[in-house]
Amino acid sequence: MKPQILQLNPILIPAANEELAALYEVHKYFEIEDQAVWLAQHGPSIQAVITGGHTGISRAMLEQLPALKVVAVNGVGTDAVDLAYCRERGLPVTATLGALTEDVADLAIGLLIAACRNICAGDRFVRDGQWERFPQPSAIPLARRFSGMRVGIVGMGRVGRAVATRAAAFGCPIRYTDLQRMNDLPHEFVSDLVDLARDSDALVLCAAADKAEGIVNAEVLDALGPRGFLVNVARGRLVNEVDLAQAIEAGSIAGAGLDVFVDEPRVPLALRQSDRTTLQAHRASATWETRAAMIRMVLDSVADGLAGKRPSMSLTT
Ligand code: 8YV
Repeated sequence: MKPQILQLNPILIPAANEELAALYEVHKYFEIEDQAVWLAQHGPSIQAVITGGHTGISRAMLEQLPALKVVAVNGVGTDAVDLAYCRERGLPVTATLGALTEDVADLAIGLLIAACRNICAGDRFVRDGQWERFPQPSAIPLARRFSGMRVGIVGMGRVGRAVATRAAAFGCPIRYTDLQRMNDLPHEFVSDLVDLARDSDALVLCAAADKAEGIVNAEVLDALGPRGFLVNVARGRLVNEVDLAQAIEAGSIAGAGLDVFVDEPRVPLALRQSDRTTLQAHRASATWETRAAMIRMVLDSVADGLAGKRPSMSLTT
């Protein structure tokens, strides 16, 4: 009999779905109607779970999967998995470390340029026929230059570093904050986030959200100020979204480029209605190239876990 796999999110690479179906009996949890009943009945025979970074897996669900040998996260964020519990249980939890760095950094810079240059508002202006109705150049306010902006990076892991490389190519002075200074970096370390915001034209969030809920609050946004931009390609809950919505409405920051939100797919109306925001539906890793690389790592992790080997991407074993 094939090993039984529980898949919590759709996988968008057809070849990977075919490979999974050939090797395993795959249960697509998101297609199951009565999930509680199904889990009680089939949970004991599940040997591997594939989940997304944002979805993770609840401890309650893990407790219903006693035969589980591996949790493969199709992403880098593991904040939605109880790693301490998995460690205690000797259960490998794997992530797709390194696979999505470039794409996430690309989108961070894309969102930042889009926010500074009002690219999406400009697109709507042309698309809606407004240009013909208001042809005078003063119909659209002047934008802000991105090149040379002071960029503050929050979280100098793989993605933060890739954002720094890109921003440096645009002539941007870079400062960063993290839990500690990184001696291998030429950039200035600023231990306090409010200080970093005060000295930045743009704050780019690249941090893990395990221990950092709501760190971008009204005080940080005030320090960023009416000429400052916020970009978030990490996790929505790093930001106090109520404070952000107020800052956007009041114009106490200049704009925001956001790929992630506190309660996805719900996005506060104030953020959706404003021309100061450029929004994406959690798409930073969503390219063919990256998703193919990610799912390859997931398939390898599942195979290792089922074979009783320590997956090389394990964070807990
Ligand atoms: C992934 C993410 O694309 O890596 C993460 O932690 O949140 C996303 O970028 C998502 O997990 C896809 O499944």
